[in-house]
Amino acid sequence: MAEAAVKTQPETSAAEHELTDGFHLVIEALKLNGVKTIYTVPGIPITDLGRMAQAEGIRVISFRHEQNAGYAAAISGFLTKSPGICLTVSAPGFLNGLTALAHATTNCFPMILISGSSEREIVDLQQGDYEEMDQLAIAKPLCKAAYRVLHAADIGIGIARAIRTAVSGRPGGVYLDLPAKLFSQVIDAAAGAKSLVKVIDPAPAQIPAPEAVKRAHDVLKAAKRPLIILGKGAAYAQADDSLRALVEKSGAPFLPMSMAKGLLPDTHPQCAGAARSTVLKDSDVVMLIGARLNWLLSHGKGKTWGEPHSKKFIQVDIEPREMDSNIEIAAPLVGDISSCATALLDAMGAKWPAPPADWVNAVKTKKDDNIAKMAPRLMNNNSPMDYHGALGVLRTIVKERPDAILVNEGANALDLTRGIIDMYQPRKRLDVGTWGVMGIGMGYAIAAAIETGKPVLAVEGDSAFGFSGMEIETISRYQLPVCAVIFNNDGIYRGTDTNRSGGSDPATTVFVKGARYDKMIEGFGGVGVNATTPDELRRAVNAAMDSRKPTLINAVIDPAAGSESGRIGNLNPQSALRKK
Ligand SMILES: Cc1ncc(C[n+]2csc(CCOP(=O)(O)OP(=O)(O)O)c2C)c(N)n1
Ligand SMILES: [Mg+2]
Repeated sequence: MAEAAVKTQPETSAAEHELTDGFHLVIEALKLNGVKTIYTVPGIPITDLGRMAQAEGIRVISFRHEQNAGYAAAISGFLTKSPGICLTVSAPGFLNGLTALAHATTNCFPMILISGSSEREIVDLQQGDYEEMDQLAIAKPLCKAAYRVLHAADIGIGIARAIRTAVSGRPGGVYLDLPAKLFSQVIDAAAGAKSLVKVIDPAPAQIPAPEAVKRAHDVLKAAKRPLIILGKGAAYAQADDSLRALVEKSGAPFLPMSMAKGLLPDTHPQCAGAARSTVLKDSDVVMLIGARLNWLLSHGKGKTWGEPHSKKFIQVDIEPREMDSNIEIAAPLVGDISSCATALLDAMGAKWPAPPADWVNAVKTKKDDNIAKMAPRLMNNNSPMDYHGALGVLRTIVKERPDAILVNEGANALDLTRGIIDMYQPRKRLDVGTWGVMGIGMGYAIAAAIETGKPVLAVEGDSAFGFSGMEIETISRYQLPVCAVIFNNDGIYRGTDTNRSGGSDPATTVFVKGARYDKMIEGFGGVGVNATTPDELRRAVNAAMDSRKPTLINAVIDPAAGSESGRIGNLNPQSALRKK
């Protein structure tokens, strides 16, 4: 009977029956918009999405913890100017990814956190679904925008919206909520294909107003002691040639913020990195390019900046609200950095007078003095090593391999590395950013290796490394050219602290003495080295950079060498009462 029934069905063409589903539409929408890599941890409801994306030619990098996948996505956004994609499971996976989403937003990196979520009807009535959580509401205050897609036919527009929001204007994080049911929704394939949206010109140029350009030009021209500060926004812009031309034409000393190091080489004659306090204090006109006057620049006021109201600021930024955030900006120049740099260069014309020689010479003298003072410390051969001895070696290695990427986190391990290791090319230094967050290390290293193909040197405090250390398995699994150097001083800041109660628990800032981090990577088939002298360190890092093999070097640092909180000990609250 059944056979007869089938035969009586009218014949329908294959095309009419061709269907697609949410899984495929998500993947096609991402591919259509140039997404090449997804950073993820699999699980319900996105396991198959990851498998299918891999099958469809997207590189899917599977991590051990979502926070690290999130940091990888965030820094891939910084490096590529297109949103890095982090894909997680619902509630706990989503929450693990959220720190990185907030970090991306704070640092103005384009990133999309895509999380699967549980059944809306049950979640909204709080009836206790599997991994129940109102993820959209939780994500909202931590990113530029949060969107949810409920119908397969809206996947195309939902992904387009997420991409444009992440990269346009001031870039940042976007949350995209994809409920489990969406993936299995089936719609007509032709209609599905038509529903996809390719984002045209996702980050449109924002041209500065001619009056604003003229104002900035006039303020700069009147300067007697000009200074240019380059922030990571300037590095992000990939306007390297015009920024270099602008700085060189101005003749002004420039100060790179941490992740802008290398935009012009730190060895450039105008670089004032080694005379930071002098230029901040004594300049009379400061042009900020993609740098915010936040805590990292002492909010543009106070002792660091010399006499109150002694200088004028020009600020180049894409975000109008950034102007006057902390102090008055005499010449706000709102626009994308590339357009602003070009407009300023045009306005400056062919003949631009060099800044007064006494200013340029004063900065140069200070800088040469400071560099000369530092030099002998970098050549010490102490064992156990101190930071300077170890960093002297790494400094030479980076000079010899300027296209390698340097990832850096820690306290002393961060501040001293930033000060000592010169950078020579744009976007080669990736670090803790605006929050000074620990945990970016291995996620950044993985994404840097994948997005650029260049070898990565990660200089890590032993505490800092612990936040993402498990990802050395990921590095080993994907055979990435990452060499992690752990500055092992037995703890946070110093390894010498004692328990003030006299009890047997260790002090809160110390770790296992003489720990051997190098043994960890050996368990995953990578290369582990214990380096106790600068010479051993040099050999091990050079071998790793040549071989491109996953390597972890335990660099033994004198536990007494560091200082509390590195260079920002002044931020620790001090009570008038005596410490116990
Ligand atoms: C997520 C997060 N948790 C905690 C901190 C506080 N913190 C700042 S630096 C640091 C670790 C410093 O120790 P280490 O990485 O070993 O560097 P060292 O100074 O010893 O070279 C910690 C825990 C932070 N910045 N971020
Ligand atoms: Mg340490």
